[in-house]
Amino acid sequence: MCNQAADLDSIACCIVYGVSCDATPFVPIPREELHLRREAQWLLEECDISLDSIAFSGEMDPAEADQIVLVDHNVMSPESADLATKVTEIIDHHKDEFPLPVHKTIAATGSCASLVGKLLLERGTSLPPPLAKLLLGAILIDTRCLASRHPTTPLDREVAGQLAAVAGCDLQALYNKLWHLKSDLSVFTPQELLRKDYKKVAVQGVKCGFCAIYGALESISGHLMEEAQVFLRSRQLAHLAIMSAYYEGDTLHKELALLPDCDWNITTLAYLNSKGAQLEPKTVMDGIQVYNQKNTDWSRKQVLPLIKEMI
Ligand SMILES: [Mn+2]
Repeated sequence: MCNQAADLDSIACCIVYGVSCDATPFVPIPREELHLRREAQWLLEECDISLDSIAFSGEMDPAEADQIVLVDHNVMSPESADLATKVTEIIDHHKDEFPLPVHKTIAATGSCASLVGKLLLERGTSLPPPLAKLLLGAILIDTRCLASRHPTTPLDREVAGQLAAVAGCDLQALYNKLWHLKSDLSVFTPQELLRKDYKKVAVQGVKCGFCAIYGALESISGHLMEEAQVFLRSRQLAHLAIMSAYYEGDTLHKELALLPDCDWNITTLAYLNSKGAQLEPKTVMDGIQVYNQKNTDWSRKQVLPLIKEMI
């Protein structure tokens, strides 16, 4: 089972590990939402992966599975929280929050695909070139083509090298194509951008959503924050976080906004700062304060668990 956001890393891990275990890859988004992940859709086609071999949400009931392997996450979504006892294995690069003793391969790599690749290569599992390319694409997009700074680790580089040898492809060319597809936001409406890389958590009934967007928030045409208020209300969320990441030349920038404009969110922003987020007011969009997150090493992986602590 891949994570709720169903990003390329998660989808690649789910398909490749699923195929190698003779299990059905389950991607918990509607099939018609795959097109929002343009880089994933392109790479699946490029690697000749039939979409018929994947079960999307509504096409399979995970409650009927004998066993579940979680890849690229270890916190069950609110919808599947009661399936935790079916989980037999976890391969992930997020902070370990899974409460039960199952077989875990968890390490803070740039990409979960590096962990899946390492496991399969060590086991001597035959990895056809298209599947190696699928994992490799995920590693490249998550590590910005193995750039030297955080979050790339030596393991990401080692496994990417091994996968590239199997796949026989040019790293930079593959990365350039994927990055172009991922970073061109001009084809999406604000609502699509909010849905594209979305996770939610529920703590004692309080629902909090978290949208990741690859692009400067002010560069998005349309009223993003007004649309975000609609998104929040329609999903009955108490809180919604929006984090953006984008490059200006080689410099990575991140922005964070918490909706709605309320005291709880102001307290939460102060808490994030006390933990090292380095948030500074940047601009106000449709009445919502957007912060410059100067600690660009922090992604949703670090921020969402802290918001959960606050809830
Ligand atoms: Mn991941």
